[in-house]
Amino acid sequence: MAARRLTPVASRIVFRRFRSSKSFTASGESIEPVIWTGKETLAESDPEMMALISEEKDRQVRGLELIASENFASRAVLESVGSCLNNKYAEGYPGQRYYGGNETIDKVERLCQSRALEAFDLDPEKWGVNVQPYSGSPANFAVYAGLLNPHDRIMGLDLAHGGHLTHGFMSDTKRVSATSIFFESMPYRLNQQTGYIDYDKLEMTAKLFRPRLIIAGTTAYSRLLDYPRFRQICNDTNSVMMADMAHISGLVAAKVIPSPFEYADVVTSTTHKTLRGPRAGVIFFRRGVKGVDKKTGKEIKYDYESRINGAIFPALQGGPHEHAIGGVAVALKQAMSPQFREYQTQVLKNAKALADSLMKLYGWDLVSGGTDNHLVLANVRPLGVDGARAERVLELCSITVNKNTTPGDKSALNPGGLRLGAPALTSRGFKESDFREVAGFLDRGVKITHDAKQKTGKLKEFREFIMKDDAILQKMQGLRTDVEDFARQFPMPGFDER
Ligand code: DSN
Repeated sequence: MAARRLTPVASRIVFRRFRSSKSFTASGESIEPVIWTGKETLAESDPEMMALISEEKDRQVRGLELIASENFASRAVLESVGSCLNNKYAEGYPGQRYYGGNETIDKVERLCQSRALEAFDLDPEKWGVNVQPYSGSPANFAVYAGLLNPHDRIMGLDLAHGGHLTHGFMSDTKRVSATSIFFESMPYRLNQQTGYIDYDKLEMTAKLFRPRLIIAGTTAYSRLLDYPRFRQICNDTNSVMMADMAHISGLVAAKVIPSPFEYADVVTSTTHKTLRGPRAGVIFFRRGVKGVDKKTGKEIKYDYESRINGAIFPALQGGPHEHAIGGVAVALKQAMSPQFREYQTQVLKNAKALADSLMKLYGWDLVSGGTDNHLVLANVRPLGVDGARAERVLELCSITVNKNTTPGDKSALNPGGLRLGAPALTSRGFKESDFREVAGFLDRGVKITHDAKQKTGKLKEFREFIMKDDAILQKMQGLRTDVEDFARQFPMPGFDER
């Protein structure tokens, strides 16, 4: 206990001195005594975990990160997430907490709320925001829980066509997502010829199904959404329009693609994808006057605020993660800077450069024939491979992508697509010419996959084969070396590389 009164340096000295006096187990084995002041560094306190974090840092630095939903948060964001804000319980909302000691936490959360509204140019009279969702899936479920009754109907983009699990996914045999367990879900889909959302069919189905809520949101769709059309369909069917902008919220904040706010009733987002913040979620909802009752002439007001806030707490969540909320506030400040707009402009250019190179230089087939946003969805089956095999080979060559369903796929574990995103590498300073190099690396990886697939059967056999076939191992080693030499030239935001 005496160490609690020492300075950090002095307490480390005590720690070292204590470490030298060994203890012994009953069987006589010596063990390191555990002396805990709480001021030990991670390296001192838990070298095993420290080594794992170093290992992951190294993977991030030497690899090409192309997961469309990932990004590299800034040092300022990571500092906030790793701060003393972690320590506080703050159930409730600013000014109305169930615990004492929240004076500063209230300021943190209010700052985050006001920056969230400002970052998306929202008038606080007309929009409110809840910054407490732990992430995107809880945010979406809170909207359903707050605004719908159990078994009300929803419509979202089918998972295999680019929607998210929380948009209502169910398989032929099972209600997979909680959204489909607690609500009745009807998917809408892409037009398989064009790869664009089939709005006519969505409208026709919505008029028959009469959903209470329609989701305008995607996770693997490379085109812009037609928000006016969603609004019209929602008006015609008296549905709530919820935009899930998780993937594109950074692009929206930077105003480089259209915003859903003019049209939607509710907007959800994660904060760690294109927005480049910590892992968390937000819900924006309309507030204030909704319209005027034609019969009585009285104003009708939105009731979303109390219903959504009540759904987050106390219905679904406990104490908000104020360290994450602090980090979101930091990311939102960054999102209002001119540099962020430049960054997002570059994300769009880079995704296009990747799409063009893959199609024109290497003959790849892209769903919808290109991209208008941060990602590319490739159908790799015409190249003689599939998403699962290509993902594994690329992973072994230090290129991180994810296998993805494309329209017509039956299995999410062995689909025909690869989803490739530009946000993370753009955060490392990649430009269009760099993404042309990346396209070349991807194509080399797919050709190796093709060679290995020719010689093997099922996926399990393929995975074993590529770890023991000399010719394949040599090709993968060559690609990996080229990829890592290339990747290491670019700086890494957020942390020192060692
Ligand atoms: N897992 C995210 C994605 O990759 O799109 C969505 O939650």
